[in-house]
Amino acid sequence: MLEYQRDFLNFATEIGALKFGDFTLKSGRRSPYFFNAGLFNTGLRLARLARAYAHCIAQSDLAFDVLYGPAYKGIPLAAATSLTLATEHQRETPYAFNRKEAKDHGEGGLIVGTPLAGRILIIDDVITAGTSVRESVEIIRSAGATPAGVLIALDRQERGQNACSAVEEVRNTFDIPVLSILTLADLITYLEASPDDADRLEAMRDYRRLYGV
Ligand code: OMP
Repeated sequence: MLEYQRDFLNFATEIGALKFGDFTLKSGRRSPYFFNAGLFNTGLRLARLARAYAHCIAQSDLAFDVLYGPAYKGIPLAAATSLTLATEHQRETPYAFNRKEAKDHGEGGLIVGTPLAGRILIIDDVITAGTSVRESVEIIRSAGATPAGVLIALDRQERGQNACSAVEEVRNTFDIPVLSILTLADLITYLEASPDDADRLEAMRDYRRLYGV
């Protein structure tokens, strides 16, 4: 795991955005951990999240022209990450987001921010069923632009409806990379390094055996 990932993981745990315990997921599965991106809800927390996204982008070799955050949750993510790329990575990055309701007056249109042109990186918190990514890809293509990839905070690396995960499905369906700050494997590596967390670690390994991809 890289240092920025470890920092982010420590911080997410500190603020309770990443919790270990017993949780029931949308799918009905019982999970020994849960990631709640909604808790990055103060200036400092958002800054720390954006720093991790920006780092993830910077250490990848993904080429893109515009950062796109699907409404609503992707909007602050795109804005904050674009800001961080500029201030901490000297990488001026245009960003955009969509309206849920198209406006018929004023500036009009569905997209706010920079026009969607060239290669577009979609930024989101987690991919659960992939619905939001599908919608984003449609919006990007109908604007004549090209989806370049998806960036998320956590890849749970677990099977969806089929044998592959929702993230793999996105990769295969749209032929684009999915980058994530953290994966389930990283969480397990993290727990492996803390001797006090033997029970949690065992629960995580069991979960991966049962549902992992
Ligand atoms: P959307 O952003 O609306 O797709 O919601 C994400 C969904 O994923 C929510 O229903 C969450 O309850 C769920 N979720 C997490 O946010 N974090 C997790 O670690 C696991 C889940 C989940 O239920 O699979």
